Amino acid sequence: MKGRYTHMKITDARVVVTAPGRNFVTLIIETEDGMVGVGDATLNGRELSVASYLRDHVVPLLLGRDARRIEDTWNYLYKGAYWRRGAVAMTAIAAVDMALWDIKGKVAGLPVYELLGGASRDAVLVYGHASGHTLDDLDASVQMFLNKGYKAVRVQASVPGLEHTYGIGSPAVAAYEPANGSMPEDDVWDTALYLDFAPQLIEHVREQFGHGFHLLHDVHHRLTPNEAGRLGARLEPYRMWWMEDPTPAEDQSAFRLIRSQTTTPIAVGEVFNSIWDCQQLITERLIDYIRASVTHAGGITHLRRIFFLAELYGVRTGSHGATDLSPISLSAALHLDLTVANFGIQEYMPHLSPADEVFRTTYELRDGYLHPGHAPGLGVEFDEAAAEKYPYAPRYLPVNRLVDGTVHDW
Ligand code: KDG
Ligand code: MG
Repeated sequence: MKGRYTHMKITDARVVVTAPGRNFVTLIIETEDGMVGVGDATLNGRELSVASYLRDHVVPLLLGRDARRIEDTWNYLYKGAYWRRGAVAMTAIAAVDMALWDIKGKVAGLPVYELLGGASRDAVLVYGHASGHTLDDLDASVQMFLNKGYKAVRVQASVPGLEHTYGIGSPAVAAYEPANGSMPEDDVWDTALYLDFAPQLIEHVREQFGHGFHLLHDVHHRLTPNEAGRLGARLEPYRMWWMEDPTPAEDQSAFRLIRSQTTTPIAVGEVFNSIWDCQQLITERLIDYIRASVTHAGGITHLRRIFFLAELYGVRTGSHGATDLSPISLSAALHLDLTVANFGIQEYMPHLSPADEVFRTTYELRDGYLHPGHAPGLGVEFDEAAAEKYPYAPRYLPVNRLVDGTVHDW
């Protein structure tokens, strides 16, 4: 069969690590006829491991391959490695996958969403991140999102008695970046303080702003199933869009216990990297939203499989979209979100300057909805010369400890 079909040979693949505002890893693939595709390979706090996986073990296998064979390349890299899954490998495969979809779109002269079946909706509902150290600060932040036309807002506020609370951004930029230290900083966590405060926080927001927008909250993996069930039950009157990551996500059967105690919708999956991580959660209908991302769950090709499985069981999508996923990842997510029947919502935090100097994007926000734009491919141009101005420096996420010093989930 060899030589029977025309090829589009991959002639170059290179990895760029750059830090315009924060660290990003980008894979660039070029073909013999000058097509260029880009993929996001950023794994927050472990960036160089993916860069090495790509440079040392994937790029040599890509050279000479047919750029058009996305599905085959995916399986070649996944099954061909023998070792399955894992955040590093799946992020590397995802970057290749995104770059190949980008190239396929450019060759066809079509935005990627057209290749995925075409738009199922006009634009993609997104949620913004409101936060504050005090409830007054939080109010100002929520108001800012509502003024901008957002239809869905995630709320986080500092837990009284704790020095640091997850998810609090600076008011000026409406974004936060928890990977700050050149070594991981220690945070202190107290579940009792949080469980007292979280219902007050949600009640406060509904009292101030009413029910005219979707309300979300991220628990960030810190509770036991029973604690999460209790919290979910207390939040029921406030009709949350979701309660995110109530317990450490790898324990799938734990969600049966949460489900048995509350009807508050549950979203999970930002740390997942394969369909196997969420198989039980989806097929047993233990969650309402699956939050896996294009970058960490094997690219468009694999995330689409997860979304299709979820569709069969009435689970909707709600992809992770924090700023540690690059604008290429957000764009790829938007193309997929636009097409799938079971789309729910997309997380959106605008990237901080100077990211826009390095990643030129075509997505547009209007009235709380994002659209990926109509450019062929993914619609993101990566400026390698600009990237050189922002060298990588190690940055780590914090580590959580209980008051007695025990390491807890962050
Ligand atoms: O790198 C970790 C972040 O992506 C994560 O903490 C963000 O939980 C998060 C969210 O919901 O955006
Ligand atoms: Mg989260």
